[in-house]
Amino acid sequence: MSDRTFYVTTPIYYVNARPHIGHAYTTIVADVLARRHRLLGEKTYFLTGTDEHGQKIERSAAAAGVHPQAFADQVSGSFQDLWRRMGITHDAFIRTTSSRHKLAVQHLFATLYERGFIELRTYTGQYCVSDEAFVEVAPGEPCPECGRITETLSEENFFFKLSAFQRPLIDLIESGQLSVTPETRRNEVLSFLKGGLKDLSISRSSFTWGIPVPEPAASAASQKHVIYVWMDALANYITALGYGSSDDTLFRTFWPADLHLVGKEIIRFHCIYWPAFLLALNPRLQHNSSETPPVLPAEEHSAWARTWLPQAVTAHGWLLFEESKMSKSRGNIVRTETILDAFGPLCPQPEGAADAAAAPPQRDLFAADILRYFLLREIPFGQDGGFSFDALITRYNADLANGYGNLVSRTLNMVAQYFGGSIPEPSLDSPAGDDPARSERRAMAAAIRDDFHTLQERLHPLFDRYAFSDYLLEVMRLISRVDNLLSTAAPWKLAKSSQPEDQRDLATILFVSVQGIRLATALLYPVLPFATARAWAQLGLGSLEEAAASGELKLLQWADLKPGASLGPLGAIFPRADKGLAQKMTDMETPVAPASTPAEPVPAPVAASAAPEQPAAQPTAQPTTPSSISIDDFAKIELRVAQIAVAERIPKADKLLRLEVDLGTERRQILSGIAEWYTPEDLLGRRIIVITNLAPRKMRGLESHGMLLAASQDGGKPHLATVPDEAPIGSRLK
Ligand code: ME8
Repeated sequence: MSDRTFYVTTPIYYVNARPHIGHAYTTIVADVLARRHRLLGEKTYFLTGTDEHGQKIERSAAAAGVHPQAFADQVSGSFQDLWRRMGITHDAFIRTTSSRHKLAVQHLFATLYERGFIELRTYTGQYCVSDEAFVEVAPGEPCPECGRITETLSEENFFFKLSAFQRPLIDLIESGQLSVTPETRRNEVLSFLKGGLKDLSISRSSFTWGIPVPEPAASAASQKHVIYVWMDALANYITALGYGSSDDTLFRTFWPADLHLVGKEIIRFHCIYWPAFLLALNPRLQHNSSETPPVLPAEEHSAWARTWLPQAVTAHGWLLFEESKMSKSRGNIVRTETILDAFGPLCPQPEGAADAAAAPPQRDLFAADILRYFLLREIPFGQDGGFSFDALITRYNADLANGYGNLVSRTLNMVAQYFGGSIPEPSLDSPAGDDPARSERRAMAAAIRDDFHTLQERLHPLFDRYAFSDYLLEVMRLISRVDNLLSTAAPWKLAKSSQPEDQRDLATILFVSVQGIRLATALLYPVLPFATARAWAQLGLGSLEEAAASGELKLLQWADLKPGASLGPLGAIFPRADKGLAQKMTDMETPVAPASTPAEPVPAPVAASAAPEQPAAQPTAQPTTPSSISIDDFAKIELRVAQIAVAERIPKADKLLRLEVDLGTERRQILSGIAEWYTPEDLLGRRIIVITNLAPRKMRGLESHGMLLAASQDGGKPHLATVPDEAPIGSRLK
């Protein structure tokens, strides 16, 4: 093992809703990098976890009617279960509600307070609960980041003197000491920094679900404060290593992080707030509030940054579903479990297994490989990328079933058939004579050999630049080259020839193909750990995990494949997937109303919810409408006052608007067929009446959960039913 260490982190995910493939994407990329650095012999630490404090979680828990801790336990558990099913190799999973983390965050806060970088002030501003951040907008205006309505908060707050770090941060990023990639994100951060930094409010007193501000700061305040959730969350990267605890061995080994991997929307938190907190820990800096911010020479910051700041932050783009960002608040998510459950049954039964179906963990790992490959191959890292079930199946069939999997089966079956399963002896350099077909196949085989090392040298830097898609494209090219060699040389024809030269070529072609597969398998290992391990064992090479750990995969040597060695037991790697699987996955994602739920009313013009895309099946005989209903019937309908927090058009849907309504304890997405009569601007901030207990349904890939009340006459403009401003949001109409 080399002396080099590699510490990679993912964001810690909020526990306000269950994971979706956006979260899986970041975690997969981190896992791929961790596996690669382990095979390079570097001592690697891979951290992920969950972000469990803040108002958003408190409100979600209240909406679910449970204590925030119970809520966090449950959702954090679903993240951990999913990573286990997928074979993610994180070394630690941090939860911000763990007592070790809480104590360490208090230690961080207390240190910054002591240094004079935190002080108490009163602040009034607009707060975006969804982003958990104060934003620079006028009261009543939406958040510039996410478009949701902001709330006016006036609070006594602890402030962090962020403004003192504008210059050092610009210097560190411009010099590349803190690497921010891709370039667009670096420019975004630099222009934000150059626009000037305001001090940052880092405590809240209007709710309690957070880490209490510690003494002595706590006694200085007139109210109880909890630490701002982003300070709490960002600190996870060091608290997980034991910072602020009695055992900081991991911290001394792995900090500073080599890479914080994040989605593009949280780049500023990672490239401005986080490094500023860390710079402020420098004991050479003391800040007395009566003075201007302390100025240290750039070299001092730079020296501190070498041991205290992460080396790199890289941001990937968003997974889009039906053209908009996949997110839990929009409800247009795809759950990773759907993909595991749909592809898992395709997992070939291992040789000698008793059951007809492979064991569930194997199926999950098999299916996880397919998602890993798709996300890394399909989306150029750093850019947004659309996800669809059709594209997933097409890519799987083209590259994995017909490409890699087919090549492995085809080649190894021929080695089994013509050479009794032992690797044949090649004679690559024997003269080809003047037979053009022989010359051609020998030249193709020799070219694969000659490129064996250079290909690896060319590919490894692509990986290090996160150019996963290009990297995988190159591996697929290698697979095509070997496929072409087989098609051109037609070993099945050579096998029938009695000429010694043809027999020699047969051995050579199959030897070279096995080498090509061995190389492709090693190169694909970080992305397809499960499938490549099966292929490696079929090649007779034993355990791929052991080969990775021993450093053998770092740079494969041609000479390490020995003629005469025996193949392992053979079997399919990636069977073809039927296109019908796409529909199956779509159905799995569509919530089915429980049998006890009353049939959803067919939207009459009076109700301003959108008509379903597929008209609801109409009963042939119309039930007679009862002339009166009982009070109990009416009580089943839950009508509540809501405020429209977000309103926007839906691409390619002329009649629909996507709304997010605030119900006081939760925020709901509702799709409403009123776009012909209302613009999004007409609607923002309006207090309306919503039927809240309708079963959710999906339209255009988005979930609609509830219906607005409106009055209209046959096909005319629906007039939204409203309530006076004094009617509290969330109150029930009875
Ligand atoms: O922001 N496409 O948590 P979060 C790609 N707790 N990646 C996506 C995605 C999408 N559609 N949706 C989510 C938080 N992600 C904070 C982080 S870190 C100290 C605190 C991924 O649950 C992506 O990595 O909102 C994104 O940055 C992260 O999940 C946001 O997760």
